[in-house]
Formats: sequence, C-alpha cells, structure tokens
Amino acid sequence: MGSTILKTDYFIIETIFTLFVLLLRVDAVIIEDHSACSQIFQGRYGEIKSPDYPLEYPDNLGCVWTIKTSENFRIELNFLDFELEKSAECFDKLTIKDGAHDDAPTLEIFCGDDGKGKTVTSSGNGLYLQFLSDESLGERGIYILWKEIEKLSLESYPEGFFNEPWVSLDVPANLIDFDSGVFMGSLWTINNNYDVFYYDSNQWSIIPGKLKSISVNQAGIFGIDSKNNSIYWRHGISVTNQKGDLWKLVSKNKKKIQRIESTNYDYIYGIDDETKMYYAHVRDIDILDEKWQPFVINVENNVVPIDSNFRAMSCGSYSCWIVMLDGSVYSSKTFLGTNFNPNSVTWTVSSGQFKDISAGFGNNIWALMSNGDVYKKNAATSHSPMGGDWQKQNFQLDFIHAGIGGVYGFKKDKGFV
Ligand SMILES: [Ca+2]
Repeated sequence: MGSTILKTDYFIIETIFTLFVLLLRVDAVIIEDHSACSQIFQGRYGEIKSPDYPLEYPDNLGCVWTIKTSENFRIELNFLDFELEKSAECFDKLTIKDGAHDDAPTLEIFCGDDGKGKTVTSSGNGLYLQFLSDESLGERGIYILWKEIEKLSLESYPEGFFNEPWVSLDVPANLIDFDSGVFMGSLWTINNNYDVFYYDSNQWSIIPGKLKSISVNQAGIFGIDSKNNSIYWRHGISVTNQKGDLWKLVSKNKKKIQRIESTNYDYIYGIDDETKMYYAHVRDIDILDEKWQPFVINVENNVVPIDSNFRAMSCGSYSCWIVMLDGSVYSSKTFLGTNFNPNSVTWTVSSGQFKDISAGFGNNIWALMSNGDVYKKNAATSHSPMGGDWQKQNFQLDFIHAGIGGVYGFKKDKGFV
C-alpha cells in the first residue's frame, strides 16, 4: 500500500507541474509577434523553432537566429525536424552561415526537407541562421536543437567529441534499459523492478509507472508496461518541459512488442515475442496496433528476405544497424533518410558476436560484443553511412548507448558518461 500512496503523490506533483508549464506556454503564445521572429541565443544549449511550429509557418518571414557560445567552443545543430514548402526554386529556405553575422561564409542552404536529420557544425563559436518564407504556401517548419561542443582542430574532430575521458556518473542499481533524452545530459532508465528513473543532468528522480522497455526520441518517451504490456507515451517535450507530459496509453499492444526503440527520425520500432520487428511513424502512435508495418530487409546476394530473429536495432544520423539473435549484424548500405522504408534499401551482413549496437547523432557508431569488448566506427556520413572499419577499444562494458550528450557506458552498477 505504501508504494501506491507514493505513486499518487508523484502523480499530483507532476500534474501541478504540468499545469504550471501549460500556463507559461499560454503566456508565450500571447506575446508572440511574427514580425519580430528574430532571436539571439546564448548559453550552452537550446532549441530553435520556426514561428507556430509544428503548425504551418506564416508567409513573408525574415527570421534571423544568431547563436553565440563561449570562446573556444563550436556549435552543433541537430535538425530534429525540417519541412519547408516543396519547390525546386527554394521559395522558402534556411541559410546557415559559419559565424554570428550576415557576411560570414555560407555553410548550408536548406529548402524542402533537405535539412531533416542533418547535423551541422560551426568552425567557431558563432552561427547565423536566416529563415525566409515567400508570399504563399508553408509547411510545418523547423525544429533544431543546438549545443556547444568542445573546439578541436579539424584533424582530430572525428575522433574528438566522443574521445574525451570517461566521467563517472552514479546511476540507479540493476538497470535493464536505458536511453538518453532529447536534451543534453538528460537520461531515462529502468531497473529490474521496472521502476522508471529520469536524470535532468543534475539529479535522478523517479517517474510514476512500471516499464520493461523505454525509448526516447524528439517525439516523446515510449514505454511498455511491465504488467499488462500496454504501450505508453509522454509527448510535449520542450526546454521548459523536458520530462514531457504525463504518460498516455496509446496501444494495448496486440502485436506483443517486448522491446521498443525510437530513432533520430519520426519512426519507432518494436520487436515482438517471436523476434519479428515492426516499425511505424510517430504520427500514427494513437492507432499503433493498426499501423505497425512488418520490418523486412533485403540482403545483398540473398534471395530470401529476412523477417525474424531480430534482437536489437539502432538508427543513427546516417544508417540503421540491426543485431540478430545469432550475433551477426545487418546494416543499411545507403542513407535511409526521412521517408523510411526498410524494403527500399539494400542491407549488408557482418558476422560476429555482437550484443548491441548504438548509433546516435554524430559520425560514430558503437558496438558491444557478447564478451564485453567495445568497438567503435568513425566517419559515418550521408555519403558513407556505414563509416570506417571497426576499431577495438581498450575497455570492456556491460551496456553502451550513444546519445545526444555523448556516449554512455555501464559496467554492472557503475555508470560512465
Ligand atoms: Ca512559401
């Protein structure tokens, strides 16, 4: 009974917090003025959204977003969403300049859905973004997370970001699943009692609910109830509401999904109790049971498509990686992009004793072998989605995850970030 009362308390606290955030948001809407959509961003990280996002942005915009971070840092932009008017002529466009002023050199010009899923890095501590819309037709717009990253020489950069010394982090005991949040430093995890924990880059708090699998992407936090197998979702994530709204029941889980995964894009994946995998777009989350599509992959030199014996999967910025029950790995040879369809690309297989793979934002892919050995690939890009060769690392782990704030490794109850 004691634990039930505790749960209720958390629920009330969370409800009050949610109402408070809603009030703040209403205020923000009232003061919004589209003629003044330009903003200057400073600090260590933040988010940029086009006016009215995720609703259609207005016509005739000329927004300038300037980002300035500390000396000796660079800025990384992660494009969580990007949908502008579709036109070969770039009627609506985002121009990114490598410095905090208009006459800095142009890094990228994105229109249509060019920017979606992309990562853009500055060479210095300033960026200038100009978003222009013409006099007709809009789309959902732009949602970018930005963060400062350590400035390194270009020669060492592909190694650099994930090559810093491991930092020790206390974590709840007996973890069974783990994912990093959308915001830098935030973490979600569950233990072998199915308790849910959230880390806000400062301290752990317990979240109501009992889950056996958890996964986070920009569309929210997805969890599978440990008792009745239902799928729950927290959406409404923002800088002021990093834990998202309250859990919402979205599916009774007729497919009997046991492990849920989500990616940098708009898709979620589930592996059922017969090792078959399914995928769905997050816009269909409320009718998930009807919308799961079988995940079937066509492998080069192999006539029969693969439709089962899946153990784990991870999609990074450039490629997807699937670990099979026999320890081999399938990877997508071409960039899967935002209109994800696993049947539309060719997959290649590598044999081995893989236990798990994690491909997050950025150019690196991390693999954990069943004996605890850790391997890393560098230099994955949209032109070379699979990156370079696997390189053995000089440490062993029980669990690994590449996320937005870095790479997280665990050895028994000891956590490292
Ligand atoms: Ca337009």
